[in-house]
Amino acid sequence: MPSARKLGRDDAALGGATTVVETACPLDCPDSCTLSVTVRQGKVLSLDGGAVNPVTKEFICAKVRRFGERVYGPDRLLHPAVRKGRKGDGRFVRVSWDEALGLIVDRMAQAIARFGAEAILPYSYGGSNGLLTHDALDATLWRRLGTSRLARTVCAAPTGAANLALYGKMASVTYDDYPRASLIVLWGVNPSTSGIHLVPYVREAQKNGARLIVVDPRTTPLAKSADIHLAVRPGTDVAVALAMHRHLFSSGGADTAFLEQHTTGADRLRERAEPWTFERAAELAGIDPSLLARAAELYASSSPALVRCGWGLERNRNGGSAAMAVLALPAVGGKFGVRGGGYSMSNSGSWKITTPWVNADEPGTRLVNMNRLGRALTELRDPPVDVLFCYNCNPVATVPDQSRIIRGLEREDLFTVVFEQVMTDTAMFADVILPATTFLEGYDIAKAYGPLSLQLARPVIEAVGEARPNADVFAELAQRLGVLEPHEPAGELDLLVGVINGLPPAIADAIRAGTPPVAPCGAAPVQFVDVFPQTADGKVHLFSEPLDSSTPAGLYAFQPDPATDAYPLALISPASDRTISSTLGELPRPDVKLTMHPDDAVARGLDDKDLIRVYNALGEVHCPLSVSPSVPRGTVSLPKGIWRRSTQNNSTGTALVPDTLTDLGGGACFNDARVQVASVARA
Ligand SMILES: Nc1nc2c(c(=O)[nH]1)N[C@H]1C(S)=C(S)[C@@H](COP(=O)(O)OP(=O)(O)OC[C@H]3O[C@@H](n4cnc5c(=O)[nH]c(N)nc54)[C@H](O)[C@@H]3O)O[C@H]1N2
Ligand SMILES: Nc1nc2c(c(=O)[nH]1)N[C@H]1C(S)=C(S)[C@@H](COP(=O)(O)OP(=O)(O)OC[C@H]3O[C@@H](n4cnc5c(=O)[nH]c(N)nc54)[C@H](O)[C@@H]3O)O[C@H]1N2
Ligand code: SF4
Ligand SMILES: [Mo]
Repeated sequence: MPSARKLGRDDAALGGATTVVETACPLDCPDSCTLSVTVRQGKVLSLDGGAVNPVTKEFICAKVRRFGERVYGPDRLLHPAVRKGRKGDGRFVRVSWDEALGLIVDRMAQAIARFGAEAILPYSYGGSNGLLTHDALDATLWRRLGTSRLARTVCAAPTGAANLALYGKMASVTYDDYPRASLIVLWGVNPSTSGIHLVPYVREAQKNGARLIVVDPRTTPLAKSADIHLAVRPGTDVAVALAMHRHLFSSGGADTAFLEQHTTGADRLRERAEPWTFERAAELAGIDPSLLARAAELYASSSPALVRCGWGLERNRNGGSAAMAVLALPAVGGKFGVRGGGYSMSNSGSWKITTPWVNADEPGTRLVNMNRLGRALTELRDPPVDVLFCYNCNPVATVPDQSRIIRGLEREDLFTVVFEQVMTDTAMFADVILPATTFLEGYDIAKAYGPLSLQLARPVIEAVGEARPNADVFAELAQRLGVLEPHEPAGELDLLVGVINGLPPAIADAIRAGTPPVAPCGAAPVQFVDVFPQTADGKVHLFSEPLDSSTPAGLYAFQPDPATDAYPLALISPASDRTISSTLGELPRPDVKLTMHPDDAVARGLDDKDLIRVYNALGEVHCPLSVSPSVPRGTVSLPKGIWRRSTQNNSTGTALVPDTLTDLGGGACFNDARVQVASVARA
């Protein structure tokens, strides 16, 4: 069968001429830029912004501009390989695809014969985030085999659970409508790094006279220009948001007519908010109570008022309740029904895309929470994890409790397959490595989750080395394992056709015609005008008894800070300008430093650029210090997604993160790491 890459290539691009090919960026970023890729003689020369997607405004981030360095870099995986040395040594010998797949199939068959298929754990997450690279032929394969299932909860699980509980995942305000707001609240989100195309819309709103509130421990670029910056201690947002609810309820700011007509559970929410005076919430959050009172008053009195709920506030023990309290604000405050008012968060559900192309029902097999990979590998019995198949994910760099994960991956009896683009921290522990194409070498359908765009990403170069796309490899594995019939769709092109045919018809037609499709909720929906809650009764559920009983301390509860005398500092690890999660983390990173407030540095006798150890009972990381008031006292910060090679002791932030789970959704508690910091020299 001809490969998608061959059919899709631009022939001129392979000749001597320079060609510009339009495609889209499917990486795990809210924006999904259109890209203009300049290609000569089959090689990527440069990447820039394209014109098709009006929201991304023809500029792209500095990270993806450098994507060519990943495609052709020294870490790129060019052919299948099997382990030669000890696990983790990173020594491999080249083998053919036939040998590699043969080995994997034999080893999987052995696992199934000995323990049953649940002993196989497929492990994947964001990778290329498009519709073709995950939850496609991979899902068909795993479901038909009856392997363990994976709860894919490393990100957006608590915010997703909160949005589902309150609104049944109603579509939310898109970037275009930000300039219509007279108040914008950026809550636990840093678009200057994590979704750069939102920034011009926020700036435009400010130019139009909008006020800005930022709730973030760090003084982010937008916090600098905010009217009010609440530099909260990580994990205290639930108390801060409940204090705002208390104010709305007690000062006449609550919209009683709206609450009556469109919500249930307002009384229960009010009860839970009652103890949270400004003073009490502010003390816990380490902020000035009068500043919190001003923020609450500004919110109560502004319309259109828009709250953007990010992901920074979800990554702790209280993350689900925090997201619920934040997302409930527009319902209590009566902020819906006007353009530019309401809430804005992930719009990934707004396309109403199901996955009919996954041709198998989900089995009722064991569900493993991905945030507990270390425990799954070291503690699960009946059956143990005998085969780990990791793709679209780099858990050694991105998942809590790095040391436990590494101990698990070092198990001699474990068979680990890593299907990857580059030699990641996780690939180093593989028994078999399979090389994957990047989004410049294959098809994908990029789905934005900030703006509402859905775009075809297409191959602009031939596959580098022997790299193959996910669809081709999962189809071949399924065939070899006898769970895919010869007449069934197989490979990337078949999948592309199947996926387009399986999309809602209006969207499929637009993609076939090459025009940007419009989501079923419209291009820029107004909440409670164009879109309504998708809950069973169409109401906003401000309280849920079942969730209240299944949440450890109850809904809207504040669970105390995990800090101890030995480990008093809260370590956070937000997105950085250098990587998308850990993608591109292989490029040299001299900038990896721990950021600490000057007072905390003085208290420890530390100076800027000192080599420090940041540590707790789980692990330690050695890196230079950056002393800066951009973090509050008591909070320190390391970049998310750094690779082990970027620190002085081969260990990164996730080594300090406990594998405890969030109150709702089973999410990761990255920002519940509590640590101490000392000079390496004095250790
Ligand atoms: N450049 C770049 N862009 C990215 C990514 C990337 O790695 N790099 N990752 C992508 C992905 S996967 C995601 S999920 C999004 C995430 O995008 P964001 O929602 O921006 O998430 P984070 O960067 O985790 O954190 C955002 C902010 O929350 C703050 N924060 C930390 N803890 C708390 C808290 O307890 N309360 C409050 N209120 N704030 C807190 C942090 O200081 C940070 O400034 O970005 C996407 N875009
Ligand atoms: N300390 C800390 N860690 C965090 C977070 C945090 O806040 N703090 N945030 C977390 C968040 S928000 C997220 S979303 C997770 C993401 O964590 P991961 O899912 O591990 O995301 P990436 O690090 O981008 O790794 C994706 C990998 O997939 C590979 N890949 C890309 N496309 C393909 C493909 O088509 N086929 C195959 N086979 N492989 C492909 C890439 O090369 C890359 O190595 O990280 C989390 N990690
Ligand atoms: S990572 Fe985000 S900002 Fe960068 S090119 Fe991709 S979609 Fe655009
Ligand atoms: Mo994420």
